[in-house]
Amino acid sequence: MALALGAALSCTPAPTPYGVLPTRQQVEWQKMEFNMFMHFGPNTFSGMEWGTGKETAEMFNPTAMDCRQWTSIAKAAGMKGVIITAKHHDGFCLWPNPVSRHTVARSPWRDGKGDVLKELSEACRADGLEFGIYISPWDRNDPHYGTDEYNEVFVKTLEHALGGYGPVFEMWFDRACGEGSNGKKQVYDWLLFNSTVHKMQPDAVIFSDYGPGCRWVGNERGHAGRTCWSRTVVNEDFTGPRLSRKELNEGTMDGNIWAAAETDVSIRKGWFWKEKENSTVKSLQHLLKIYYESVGRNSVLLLNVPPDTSGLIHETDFLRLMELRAALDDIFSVDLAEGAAVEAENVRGGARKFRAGNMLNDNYDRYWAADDSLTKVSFTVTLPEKRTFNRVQLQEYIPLGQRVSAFSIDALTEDGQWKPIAIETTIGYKRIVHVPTTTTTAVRVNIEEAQACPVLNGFALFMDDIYVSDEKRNVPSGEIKPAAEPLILDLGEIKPLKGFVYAPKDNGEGGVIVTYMVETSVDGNRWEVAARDKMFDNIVNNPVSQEVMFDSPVQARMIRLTPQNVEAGAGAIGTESQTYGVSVFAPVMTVAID
Ligand code: FUL
Repeated sequence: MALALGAALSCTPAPTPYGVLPTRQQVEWQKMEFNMFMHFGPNTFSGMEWGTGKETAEMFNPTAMDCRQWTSIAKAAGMKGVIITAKHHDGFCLWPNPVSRHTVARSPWRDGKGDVLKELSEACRADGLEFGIYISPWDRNDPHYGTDEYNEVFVKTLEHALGGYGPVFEMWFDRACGEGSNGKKQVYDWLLFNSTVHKMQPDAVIFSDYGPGCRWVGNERGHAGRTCWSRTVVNEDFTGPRLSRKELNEGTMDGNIWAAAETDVSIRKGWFWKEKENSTVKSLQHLLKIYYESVGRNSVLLLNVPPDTSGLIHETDFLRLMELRAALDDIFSVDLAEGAAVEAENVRGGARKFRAGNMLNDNYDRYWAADDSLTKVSFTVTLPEKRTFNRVQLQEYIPLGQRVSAFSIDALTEDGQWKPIAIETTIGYKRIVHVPTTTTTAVRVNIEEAQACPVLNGFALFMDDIYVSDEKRNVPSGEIKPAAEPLILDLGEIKPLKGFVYAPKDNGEGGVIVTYMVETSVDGNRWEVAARDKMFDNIVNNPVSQEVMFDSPVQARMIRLTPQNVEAGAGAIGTESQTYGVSVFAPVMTVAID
């Protein structure tokens, strides 16, 4: 009888996959969790963020470049892959190729015989890291840009980069495109670009605002949504209306493709290395916050660590990465749920195969699942003794789809009551929930709502004594009030002005100026135009202060900055408090005086 029952139970079928699913490559990509982004090129030497395309190849001349230094640091930091800007918006190619005349082959570096992609792909292989390529479709150098022919040129560029350096795990398509008000616009053939990548590198996950492999998280500040679905909505041709920042940040519960969020953020203020930004390397606290709000929110973290003009990662960045690694090891190396017993209200078909204890097992493909009819179900973790923790980690088995849309966590009190310690929404591949520091013998997780029966393969408890959590409840409030009034600065007397610095308020909350006119005046009555139709490069995605220098000093007492195009609410999405631009637009402007 016992034998017959055992045989019957083992036949319980696995849950039917729910919704659109990740491919095998997307699951492997998500398991990487933490990768290095590297912005390197003429901008490293010019101090620009967006090169104009008029730079000469001669300026690219790193004096001591060593890709093994990059990869050994990435590896020591616990990263699993590296993605390099093979071609940024300025069009300069870090590898020699017959499609472009603007490449390393024309630079003095290694006497024009160097190839960054070759050196980096070899270094990645030597250090056991995956190799990825960023190529900007926007090209300010290529003469074909703005014509149909450019799409063919771009395909050849892709074929060349993707065909020569072994396996590529991720192809990063930057969708930034802007030439200012009089610039060229290209109609990109995304179906052609994506099929070229699939043809050349069938296993590569394609990043862009729309996927199809993974999607942009909607900001460059390092925050995925507290609700974060891996499904998103796209048109068949991967074009159509841009997804809103909120949609990018949070995904869409019933989206039509699987494209998990990738959180790209720089360790410094800008994406490219600048001497004067050595002091802007993010603090350990800031990096931990980013880690929790990306890896801990069902996203992959792509942290930019740009090499300097010598072609090496600067020691400040290196030391900070090592501090980050040490902190992560400290927090995550001891699972306080170790040795616990897990019991679920329901186990699928009563089968051992789907038992709740699978969540504490290291085998990724063993999971707890409930019966199909259940979308609200709890499990209880009983610890071997009283333990103290402040992080609860949960994982859904994503090969069967992302299902959970609401859950709560309770801790058992001394007098036997269940006390709520968290109420959250999505889980996805990995969710690390901040809870108050809790000492208890038992924890209960209540799946309150799911799109189909829950399927979880991970539960863990951790104690973090390092990061001072500032995670708050979601309270959307306020409204965006971007004003477009000119900003006027009066110095009180006539001085030689070299330029000015514009700093969006609170990292862009409430809006940023994108294009502007700037004028100067000696008396506040007559105004001289110093520049019009100018743009603060990449300020919407990365709303940090920007310095603008005049060609030569201007004698003036007043400076007036008139916004021509203001983008509302940049940077307001994805912060831990989800404030949608509550502050009124009030940026800062300062002047540089000779
Ligand atoms: C943006 C670009 O415009 C920035 O320069 C940077 O490369 C960032 C990663 O993506 O869209």
